[in-house]
Amino acid sequence: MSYEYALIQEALLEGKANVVRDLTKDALSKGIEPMTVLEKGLLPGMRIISEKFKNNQVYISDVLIVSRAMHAGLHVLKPILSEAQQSLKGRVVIGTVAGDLHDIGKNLVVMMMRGAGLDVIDLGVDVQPEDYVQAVVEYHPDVLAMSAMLTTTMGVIPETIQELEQKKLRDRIKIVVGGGPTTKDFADKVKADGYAAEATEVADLMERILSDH
Ligand code: B12
Repeated sequence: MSYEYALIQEALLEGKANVVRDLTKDALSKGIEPMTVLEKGLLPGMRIISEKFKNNQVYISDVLIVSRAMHAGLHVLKPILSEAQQSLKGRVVIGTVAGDLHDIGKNLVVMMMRGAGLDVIDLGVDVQPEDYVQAVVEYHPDVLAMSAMLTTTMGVIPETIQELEQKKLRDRIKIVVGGGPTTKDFADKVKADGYAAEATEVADLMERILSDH
């Protein structure tokens, strides 16, 4: 089906949250799959603003406005993407690490995990190592997932893993990591159990991780 995905991208880049919301609804009402709206409309728009931000062509305030519009689109997709399509069993605690306020990617990962059937407890952003530890004690998850988007905050991941080791909790759970500056090498180095570069890889990753739990 042909659809003017460029309209969604345009509205996103202009920060028109209401228009993004309405166009996302409109695309769904025309029978377009939510993943297609995400991959062809919303994410390419985010890639454009990311590139402009990197090249100092836009201000942080512009990125913030685009992010709000992105959230408006994701809000429409959320209930559909989060509807369990698969039947993985398990509980995940997730959060963006301390000092880091980026949550668009983490929120997408949450949707994918819920879509895979998992019970997800989302601690939000700016999560301190002790708060992850507390959540592991309180919720008994099978998996702890940490997102970091800044090179200056990715160190919170090994810090948290160390705290879990000290409290003798590390062996109870699997740990998965992701977010901009993280890599498979980084995940191996900090002795995490899994890494995914994209939310679309998350369901497979969780299936693998949970099958050898
Ligand atoms: C949007 C954005 C913001 C927004 C965030 C809004 C929000 N609510 O999230 C705002 C404007 C607030 C912001 C602020 C800042 N930002 Co910013 N931001 C971005 C931007 C443009 C896009 C990020 C995004 O949402 N991408 C879209 C999503 C869908 O992709 P994603 O986040 O990568 O997530 C995917 C994967 O990484 C993965 N994933 C993510 N988490 C996890 C977790 C797990 C467990 C798994 C398995 C997978 C996974 O799956 C996701 C979906 O596919 C990036 C540019 C970029 N290239 O990433 C810069 C970027 C991350 N920001 C950057 C910077 C420097 C900042 C600021 C320090 C700027 C400043 N001078 O103040 C502040 C920091 C604020 C803070 N304390 O956190 C830098 C980081 C550089 C670095 N390497 O450290 C980047 C890379 C921009 C750049 N310079 O090129 N930012």
